[in-house]
Amino acid sequence: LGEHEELHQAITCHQLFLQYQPQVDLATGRITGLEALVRWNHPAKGRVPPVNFIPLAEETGLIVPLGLWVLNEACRQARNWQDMGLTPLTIAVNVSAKQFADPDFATHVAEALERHRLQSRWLELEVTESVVMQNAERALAMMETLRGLGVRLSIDDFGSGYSSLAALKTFPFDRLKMDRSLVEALPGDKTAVAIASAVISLAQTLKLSVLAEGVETDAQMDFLRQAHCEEAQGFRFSRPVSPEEIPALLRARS
Ligand code: G
Ligand code: G
Ligand code: MN
Ligand code: NA
Repeated sequence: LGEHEELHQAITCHQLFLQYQPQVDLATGRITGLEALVRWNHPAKGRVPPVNFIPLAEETGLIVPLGLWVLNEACRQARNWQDMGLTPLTIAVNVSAKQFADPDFATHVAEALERHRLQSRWLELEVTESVVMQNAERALAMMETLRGLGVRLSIDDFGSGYSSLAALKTFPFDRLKMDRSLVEALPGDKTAVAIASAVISLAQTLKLSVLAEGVETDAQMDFLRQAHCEEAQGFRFSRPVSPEEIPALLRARS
C-alpha cells in the first residue's frame, strides 16, 4: 500500500489513538487542561509519531477526516471523564490549516459538542499563526463563529518561525501558547529571559492567558512562575499519557 492509502486505512480502521498532556496552573500546581495529541499505531511499523504523518495528512487533505476523528474522540473522552465525576478540564485540540479553511468546520465543532453533550467552554482549539494568516478574512470570520459557540481559541507555537505580532492584533485569541524554543534556554540565557518576559507581558497587555510549552526543569518552572506566566505544559509535569492514566494524575494534582 502507498502511504496515502495506509493513512486512509489508519483513519477508517481505528489505528489512531489520542494521548493527553496535562496543562498545569503554575500558581497552584493544579491541572487545568489537557492537550489531545494524536498517535498512529501502524500494523507493521508500530507507533508512528505525528511528525511523520501529520504533514502527509495535510498535503493529501486526509487531515480533514483525521481532524474530525480527533475532535470527536477528544469530546467523547471529555464527556466520559465528566461522567466519571472528575473535575471538568479544558480539552485542547490542534487544528490544521485545511480544517480551519473548511466552511463546515464550525458546524463539525458544534455537532461534536452536541453529540457528546459537552459544554463549549471545555473545548479549546489550538491554531498556529500560519493557519490564520493564510486567509485572514476567512479565518477571522471562522474565529468569530467559533467564539460565538463558546469555544476557546489559542495561538499555538507562538514565537516559532516568523513572529507573530500581526496575528495577535488582528485575531480574537483567548490564549497564547509560548513555543518551547523560547523556554529551552531559560533561565540561564539572558536573551531567552528577555524574550520570554516580553512575550508574557505582551500577553498580559492583550488580555490573553499565557501558557509555556516544553517546560522540562524546575529552574524553567520557577522562572516562569516568578515572571507571572499562568500555566505550563511539558515533561516537568507529565509526558502525554493515555486516557486511562488521567484519573490518577488528577488525583495527585488537583
Ligand atoms: O506529541 P507530539 O509529538 O505529539 O506532537 C507533534 C506535533 O504534531 C505537534 O506539532 C502537534 O501540534 C501535532 N499534532 C498532534 N496531534 C495533532 C492533531 O490531532 N492534529 C493536528 N493538526 N496536529 C497534531
Ligand atoms: O506543537 P504542539 O505544541 O502542539 O505539540 C506538542 C509537542 O511537544 C508534542 O510532540 C509533545 O510530545 C512535545 N512535548 C511536550 N512536552 C515537551 C517537553 O517538555 N519537551 C519536549 N522536548 N517536547 C515536549
Ligand atoms: Mn499544540
Ligand atoms: Na505548540
